[in-house]
Amino acid sequence: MTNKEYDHKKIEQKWRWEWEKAGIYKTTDPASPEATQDKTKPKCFVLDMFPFPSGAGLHVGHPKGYIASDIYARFKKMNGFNVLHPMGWDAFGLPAEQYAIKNKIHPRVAVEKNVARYKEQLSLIGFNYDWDREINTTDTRYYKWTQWIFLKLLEKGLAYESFEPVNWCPTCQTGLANEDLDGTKCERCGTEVEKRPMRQWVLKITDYADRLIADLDGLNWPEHVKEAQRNWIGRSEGAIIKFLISNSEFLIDVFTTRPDTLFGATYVVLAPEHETVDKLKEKISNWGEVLAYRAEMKTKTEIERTAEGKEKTGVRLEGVVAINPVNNEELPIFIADYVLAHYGTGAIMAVPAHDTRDYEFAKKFELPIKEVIKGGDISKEAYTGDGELVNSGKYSGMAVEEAKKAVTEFSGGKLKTTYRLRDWVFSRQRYWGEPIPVIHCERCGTVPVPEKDLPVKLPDVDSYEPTGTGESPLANIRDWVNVKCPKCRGDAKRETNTMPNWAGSSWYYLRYIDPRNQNALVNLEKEKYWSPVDVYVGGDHATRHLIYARFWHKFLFDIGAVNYSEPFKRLEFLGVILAEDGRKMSKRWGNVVNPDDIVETYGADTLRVYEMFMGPFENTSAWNMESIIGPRRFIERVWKTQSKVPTSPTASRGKQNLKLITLYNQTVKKVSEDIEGFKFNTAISKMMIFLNEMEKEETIEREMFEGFLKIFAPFAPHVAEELWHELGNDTFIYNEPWTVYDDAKIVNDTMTIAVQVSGKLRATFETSVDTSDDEVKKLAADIPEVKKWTEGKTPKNVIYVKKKLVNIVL
Ligand code: ANZ
Ligand code: ZN
Repeated sequence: MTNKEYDHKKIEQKWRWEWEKAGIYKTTDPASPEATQDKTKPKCFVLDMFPFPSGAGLHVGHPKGYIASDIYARFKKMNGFNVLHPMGWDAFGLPAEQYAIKNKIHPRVAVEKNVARYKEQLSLIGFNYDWDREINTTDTRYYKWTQWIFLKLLEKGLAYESFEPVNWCPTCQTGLANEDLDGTKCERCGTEVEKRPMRQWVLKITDYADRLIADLDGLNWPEHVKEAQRNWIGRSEGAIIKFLISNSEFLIDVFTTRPDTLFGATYVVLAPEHETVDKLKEKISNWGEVLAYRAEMKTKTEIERTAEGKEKTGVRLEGVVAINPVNNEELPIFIADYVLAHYGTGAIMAVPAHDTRDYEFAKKFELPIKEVIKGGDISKEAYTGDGELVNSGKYSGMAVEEAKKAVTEFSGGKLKTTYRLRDWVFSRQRYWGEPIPVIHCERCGTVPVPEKDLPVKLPDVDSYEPTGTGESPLANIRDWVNVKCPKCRGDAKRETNTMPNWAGSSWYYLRYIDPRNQNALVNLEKEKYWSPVDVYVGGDHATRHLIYARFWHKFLFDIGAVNYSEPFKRLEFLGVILAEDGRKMSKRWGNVVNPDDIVETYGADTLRVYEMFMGPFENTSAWNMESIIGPRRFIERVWKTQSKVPTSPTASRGKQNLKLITLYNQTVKKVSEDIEGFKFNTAISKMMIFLNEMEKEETIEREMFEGFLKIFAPFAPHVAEELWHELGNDTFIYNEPWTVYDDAKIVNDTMTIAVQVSGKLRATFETSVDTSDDEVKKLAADIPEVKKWTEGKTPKNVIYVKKKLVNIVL
C-alpha cells in the first residue's frame, strides 16, 4: 500500500505535534469532584525516578527507565486503565549549587536553563507525560509543602535538634547523614568525612524502623532491594546487661547480641566518649591518657573505628573494675574506639573467645580468652558459631538460643532490640535547599514558623558559596535572618540551615496527583484513587531515597494526610547503560552519547526499540553504535510490510495461512505478558519472529496487521501512528483498545510420543517439539509403566521414530 520512504524525522515531528495539539496524554481525573465520566475505570500510576537536571544534559543511559515506563503506561492505557504518568524535577541540592558556582550563575538560573534543556531532550523521544502535572522541588509552591511536612514532624516530636558529632565533608562543607556516605567517604565528592560536633536537625526515622522492615513483606520489589533495606535498618535482638563498678554507685549498661556468652566476658569496654568515663574521673588514676586518647580518635569515622582487622587501640582505666553479674568476677575496664558511642549503649562486655574484634583486642593487650561455646579452636581465632555452652556454671550444656534468655534473666538483665539505622541528619550548611521553617528566640526557644507564613522563601544572596564556618550562607543575610518571634514578637533569628536534597524527593510522587492544590499537599479523595504508585521505575537509591520516602509516607499516613501506608507497590529496578568502553558514561571520560544525535540519525523509535532490546531490563549493558542498526532495520521492515495489506477493506478474507494465524496469536499473548513483566527484550524478539513470517506472505489481512501495529505502538509510537493512519484510520492508536488474542488459536507446540517395549505399546507421553532425540529416549525410559517391563534388563537397542514413537528392544 505505501511505497514511500521511511523518513523518521518527518514522521516523528508530525506526530509529536499532532499528539500535543489533541492533548491525548492529559490525564483525566476521575477522582476530582467535577469529573463525571471514567469513574469506573481502574487506575494505573506509573512513576519514574525524577531526574536531577544537571548541566550536562541527558545521555542515552538516562531515558532507559523512562522508555520502559512509557511503554508500560501506553500498554495500560490501551488496556482500559486511567493512567497517570507524570514527570518533574528534583532540582535542589549540592550538584545544582556546585554547577552554579562553577559556571558563575545563580542556582535558580542554572536550574531553569537545565530544566528547559532536559525537557527538550525528553520531548524528542516521544514520551506520554502529562506535562500539565510537571513539578519542580525548587518551586516555592512546591516546597511550601515540604516545609509543611517538616512542621508536622516537629509537632509530633519527630524532628529535633541534636548536638551529637555529625559526619562533616570538608570539601562539600556540610554535615551529612549516614545515608550520604560511601563507606567512610562523602558519596558526592569522595572526600573522607570527619566527625564534627555541631548543632543539627535530626528526624526520628528510627521510630519507624520496625514498620519499615515489617511492611517490606507486602511489597512487589526485587528481593535484593528489600534485603538492602533490611540490612541498612539492621534490626538485632539482644540484651542489656548491667555491670556494677566496684566501690562506686555506678552501673554500666552493656548491649550484647550474645548474652549466652556472659560467662566468657573477660573485660568491659566503653566508648571513649561514654559519659560514665567522666563520672569516674576522680577514681581513674591515668586521666591524662584518657584525654589524649579521646583527642586522637576524634578524626576517625565510625566505619574505620569498627573495621575488623584494623589495628586495635585503647586505654585501660586504671583504678576501676567492673563486676560480672553472673559470677562476680572482677573485669578490667577499657576505653577503645572500636566501641561506638551511639550504638547500643556505647558499652560492651568483651568476649574474646567468641567475637573477632574482642579477640584481636585481647591478643594485643594480653587479656584472657575464655571459651564458653563449644565448636571452634580458640587458640587460633574467635569462634562465632553456634554450639553448646561450656564453663558456664549451671548453664553448661545448654544450646545458644535457649541460653540467651536464660542467662539474661539470671544476670538481672533485659532482652532488647536495637537497630543499625540512625536518625536522619536533616540539616545542611548550604544555600540551595529548602529553608528549615523555624525561628530561634532567646525567650521562647525554638519556635515553628506558623503554617500561614509558609513558604519560607529562600532569599536571594550575592554569594551562595559555603562559608566554611559550619554556618549556611543564609546566616549572612541580615534582613532575612532577623525576624520577630511569632510567639512573643521579640527579636529572633531564622534557622539558617537548609534541608538535604532528599527532602523534596521524599514525597514528590504525591504532588503529581494534585499539583496545584493550595490548601493541602494532596486532596485526599484524589489520593485515594491514584495511590499507591502501581509501578515505580528506577535504579540505585535502595537505601537512600527509597527508605526516606517510605518513612515520610508512613508519617503522612499516621497524621491522616494520605490513605495508604506504603507509597510504591511495585518497584522495577533498572540496569544502567554503560558507554561503549564499558565505563560509566561521563563527560570526564569523553564517552557520552547524546540521545539527540541518535534521534536525529536513526529516529526516536529506533532509540526506544534499541534500548529495550539491549538485554533484560534489570541488566547492565554497554552501548553499541553498531547494534543500533538492527532495531532500525526492524522498523524499516515493518514499514515495508505494510504494502502487503490490501488497499480495499473488502478484499479477500480468511485466506491467511494457519501457521501465521497461530504465530500472530502467540505474539500478541507473549508481548502482552512480557510488557506486564517488564521483559521488553523478549517481547521485541517475538515481534521480530512474527515479522519474518509476515514477510513471507503475499498479502496480510488488515485486521492482523492492525492488531500487530497496536502491540508495536508502545515501543515505536511514531511509526506505528503513521502506519495506522496510512491504513485509513483517523483515531490515535493510543486511544485504541489493546489487541485481543484468541486462546483457541494458540496451538501447543507439543508432540505425543508412543512408547513400545519390544514392539508392544506400553505408554504414551507429551513433550515439546524441541526436545532433543536423546532427551526423548530418556523420558520414555523413565516412565514407570515402561520401567515395569525393562527393570533389571539391558536393552539391545532403542529406536526413535521422529515425533512418533520410541521402541525399546530387549
Ligand atoms: C558480647 C558478644 C559476644 C558480642 C560475642 C558479640 C559476640 P550487631 O549484631 O551489629 O548488633 N557491640 C555492642 N555495642 C557496640 C558498640 N557501641 N560499638 C561496637 N560494638 C558494639 O552487634 C552487636 C554486638 O556488637 C554486641 O554483642 C557487642 O558485642 C558489640 F560472642 O557482646 B557482643
Ligand atoms: Zn563531599
